Amino acid sequence: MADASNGNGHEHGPVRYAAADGVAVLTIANPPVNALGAALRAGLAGAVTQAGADPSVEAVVVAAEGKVFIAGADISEFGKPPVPPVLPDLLEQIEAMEIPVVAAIGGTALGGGLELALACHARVAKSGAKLGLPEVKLGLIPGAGGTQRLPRLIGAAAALKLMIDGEPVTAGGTAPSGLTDAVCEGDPLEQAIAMARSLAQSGLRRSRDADAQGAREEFEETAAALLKRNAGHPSVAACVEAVRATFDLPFAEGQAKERAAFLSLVEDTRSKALRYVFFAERRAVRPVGAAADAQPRSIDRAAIIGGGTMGGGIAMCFANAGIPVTIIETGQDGLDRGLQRIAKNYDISVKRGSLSEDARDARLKLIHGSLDMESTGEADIVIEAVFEDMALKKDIFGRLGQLTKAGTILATNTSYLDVNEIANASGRPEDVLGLHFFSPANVMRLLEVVRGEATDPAVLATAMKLGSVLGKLPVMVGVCHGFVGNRMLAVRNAQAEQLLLEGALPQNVDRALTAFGFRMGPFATSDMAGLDIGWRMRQATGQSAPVADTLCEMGRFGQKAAKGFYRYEEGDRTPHADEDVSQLIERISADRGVSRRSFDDREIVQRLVYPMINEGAKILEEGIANSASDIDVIWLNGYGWPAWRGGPMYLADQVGLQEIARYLEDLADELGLESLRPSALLRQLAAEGRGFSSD
Ligand code: 3H9
Repeated sequence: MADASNGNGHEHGPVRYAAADGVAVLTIANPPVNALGAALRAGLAGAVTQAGADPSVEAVVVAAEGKVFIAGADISEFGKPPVPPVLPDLLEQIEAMEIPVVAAIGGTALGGGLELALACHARVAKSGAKLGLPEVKLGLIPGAGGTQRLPRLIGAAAALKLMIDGEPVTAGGTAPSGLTDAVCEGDPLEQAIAMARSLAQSGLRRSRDADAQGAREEFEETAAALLKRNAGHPSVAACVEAVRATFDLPFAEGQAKERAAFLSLVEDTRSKALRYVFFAERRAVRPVGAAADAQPRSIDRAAIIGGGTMGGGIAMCFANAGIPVTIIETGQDGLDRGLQRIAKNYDISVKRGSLSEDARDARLKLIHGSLDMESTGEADIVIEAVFEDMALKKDIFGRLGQLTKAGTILATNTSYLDVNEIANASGRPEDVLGLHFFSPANVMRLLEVVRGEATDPAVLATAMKLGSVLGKLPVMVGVCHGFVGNRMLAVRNAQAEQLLLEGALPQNVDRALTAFGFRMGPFATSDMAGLDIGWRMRQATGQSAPVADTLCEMGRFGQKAAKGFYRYEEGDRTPHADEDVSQLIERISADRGVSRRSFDDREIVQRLVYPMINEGAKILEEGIANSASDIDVIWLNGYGWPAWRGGPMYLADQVGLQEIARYLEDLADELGLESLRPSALLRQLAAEGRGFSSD
């Protein structure tokens, strides 16, 4: 039944119904991304029913407004009681129609959106349209017949690859044959209408009626390889099972199997965490406060001060985004080395096949070198990426304040120095902020956008937008030593060192964290980064770390010295436990009168993570981070926190803040360290029985 009608058609909630010359066009308009929430599902069901009931309608086309055809199921509905019609039922209704239904895919079709198109009797897609089943990225499997229909259209092995990879293919490019019936350059609507008419004459085909495609042997080989690569991911195993069913079971039974697996995965803690991350990342990139309303400045040209590894990586980000960039160095040798390093990095991408030679050449053309600070004069943004020396940075910003045009944004890439002090040296602190890129800057997604006391909201808005243009995940943070990520990392590292003194060995600590889900533990990471960096910083700030300091005094600087917390064999980066290090640690414990004891993985993780969570709470209290989920996004994208665990603050909410507060009180008593006492915010939330995200 139609909700409303006008002269040419009817409205079914977010679906417009217009019939002309025997073809009903159902146009979805459910911004921003046409997600298949309850209202859209009901609207589609109503519109399809209307078309089926109208004897003058001989075919149906489903189209959508906007750049996205349909982004899939509405992720925010998962975990809530399902509201009928549920998606599998709606798609069955579409597929069961006696008249042909054709999908006109004018833009991205993902998850349930692609599944809807698969349930139609034919698909016409715009050449550039992205098509994919990304459910595994949310810890799920396609749950609206995708695991049953896709194998019947493109073959079981190809279908499984598409689902486990989770990355979209393009209709006119990488899409496997059989996924669409026709591809066109412009709007697919006219061609879809023509195809619908022709199917009305020739008869329709239903995906569910096709036989399973492809050799079983090929499928089993593909499945074995994908299972090996994704061991421990329940959604991958469930996906394999569901696709395998297309060989053994009739469609309806296969779909029932898929549905049961989908519903069980929706309740899985890993999927819940991944869905939390999906929304947390989208929230993080939105400017807040005055920056939300400010007009961003345009950035057409950039300059980078310093052509080292960091400066070069940042320059590559601009070139990759098509923005001309000048690298400024103090000497010709340094500049040449920097430019060569960039060319080499691009060459590696060409060799790997991830970049064409033409694209490499175009990018290199956008990168210029200069020995003259005055070359910053034309830039809309200048990013300083020299070493961490306050006097040097202040000198540079003093000069930049004079040399650059009014409105040029001046950014420092410092990872812990006081951005306000640097800003004040420029004489125009309102144009200054921190842009903390992570190494390697051309690869890592995280960008901490550090707002100074005086930073103009328009500068912040520009930086947030620029971050997205550069393909980064920009997160706004405030000024403090180490900002959000490094400040919490310092707390974790202090606990890791403390554990060594109390009885653990580097390999015990690292194993506990890799078992938790990190790719590397703190000690292997320190060895890779080089122990001398932290040593120099501790010397400058009067801090100490007995084990790490002693290793540095012995010249054990990590991988580059073939020894650090571990020993390394020539030409190999695999860390090997080193008996010398174990003895050294035992001696240091004995010198300090500590009787060593053993720690299991669980205790190690608690010791490292709970103090970090406490630091995160202090960061929130001080207004350094805008939200707990921003802290999680930082740890997920800059520090290797496993996405399926949601982030440290998310974990805290799962464990319960009361338990964490109690643990920290006991630890503070045991170690006599007041800094470990639960912060006021943590105590308050724990007392109220709330979590960080329950706002
Ligand atoms: C599924 O389909 C399961 C089925 O198999 C079975 C079901 C029974 N739901 O990313 P953007 C919001 S699972 C709800 O910034 P872009 C997003 O939060 C789903 N909301 O845009 C944001 O909101 P806000 C499988 C969604 O242009 C706004 O839309 N599908 C959904 O950069 C704009 O999003 C996926 O996993 C959603 N599905 O990118 C695809 N999608 O403005 C998920 C987006 O309040 N989506 N929102 O922050 C995407 O990958 C991207 O959004 C897309 C557009 C590429 C489509």
